[in-house]
Amino acid sequence: MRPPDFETLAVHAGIEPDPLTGAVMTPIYQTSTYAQSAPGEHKGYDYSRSDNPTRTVLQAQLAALEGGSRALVYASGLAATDCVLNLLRSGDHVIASDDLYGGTFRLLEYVAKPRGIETSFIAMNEASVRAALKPNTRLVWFESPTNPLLKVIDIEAVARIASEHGALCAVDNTFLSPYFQNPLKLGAHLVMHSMTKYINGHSDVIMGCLIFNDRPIPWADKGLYERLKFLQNAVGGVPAPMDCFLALRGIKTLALRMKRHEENALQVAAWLEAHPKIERVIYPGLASHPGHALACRQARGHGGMLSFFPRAKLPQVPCFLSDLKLFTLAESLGGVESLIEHPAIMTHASIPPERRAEIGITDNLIRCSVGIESARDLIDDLDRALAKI
Ligand code: P1T
Repeated sequence: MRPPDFETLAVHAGIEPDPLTGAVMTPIYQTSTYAQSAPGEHKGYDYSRSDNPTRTVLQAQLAALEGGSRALVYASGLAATDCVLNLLRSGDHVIASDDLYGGTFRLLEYVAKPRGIETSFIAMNEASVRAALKPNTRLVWFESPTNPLLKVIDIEAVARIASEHGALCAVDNTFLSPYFQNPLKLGAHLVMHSMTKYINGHSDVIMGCLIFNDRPIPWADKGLYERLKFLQNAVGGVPAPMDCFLALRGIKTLALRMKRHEENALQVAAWLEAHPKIERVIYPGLASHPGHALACRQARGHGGMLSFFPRAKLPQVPCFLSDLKLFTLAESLGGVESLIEHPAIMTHASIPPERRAEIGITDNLIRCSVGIESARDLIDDLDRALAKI
């Protein structure tokens, strides 16, 4: 039989009416602990850091959406990333793309590095990954498209190189969501999402997840699920039941939202590209994007994120951002409302200025999360504010 389409999975996967009451919506099991009939005898739940029924349903649904056998959720995207880094030991080496969320850079450079885990940040492609490999390389980590420069990285090629080396390949799939891209199907070993973004989609939850197919960890005697499940409980960065419920609720419209985000982003990107006050627009859905062909090959769409460079100097850029009415000037992305931000001052401020300059995060770079409003209204808003530059 044909497997269900994404739209169907987003509504039904992992979700059954509550066995006790028949409630159609997954109940919020707002409890920290569970009664035991005798010491160690319980119904599968003993303490909510270890497991919670609302979380269990969410994890099952996420695994189905990404095409993995397992999913684990965390209190934030960075807590999920930290659990992957906890698979490593002092003396291990990581290869990461040079362009990535500032908080991920901070975690690798200022938390993992002092613990003896070195990261090489590289402009990632097949050749540069091969050149950066060391005997102790255990993990290759990247986003595609990257945050904020929307570089498209060949997931299949990088995953193959990592596999041949006995390293894990982890892809942060936050920008495209499982609706548009499934890195596990391209050979990646782990997918991470900041669920704070598109998966929850309503800017009211901080959460992250890891999705994977269970497999042996090449350098350890444990399987990936056993080790990560142990770490989820041992480190304890788990989300609350209410937040799991909100994410479950958000996911039901993920397909509808992503489609609309993409339609709007393409219109806004094309309009910006034709505007005389705009130097360059970066959106993988535009034919002008150097990674457009690769993006079309490895993803089913291009999402709602775009970046652009207005022909303006630093003092004018914050004024332009503040002049907008519909786009809210704020960090984060992936909610139904359009957000806009200045990476150098906001989301990527934790990256040292000289490294930002090297990568291309300049003072006139603006990043935009295009929401699901009317594209015409969004363009009018940009038009009004650009007129003042
Ligand atoms: O904020 P948190 O849920 O911990 O997720 C971190 C994270 C991980 N990966 C990517 C690609 C991200 O964009 C983020 C968070 N990003 C922002 C807050 C931002 O505005 O870019």
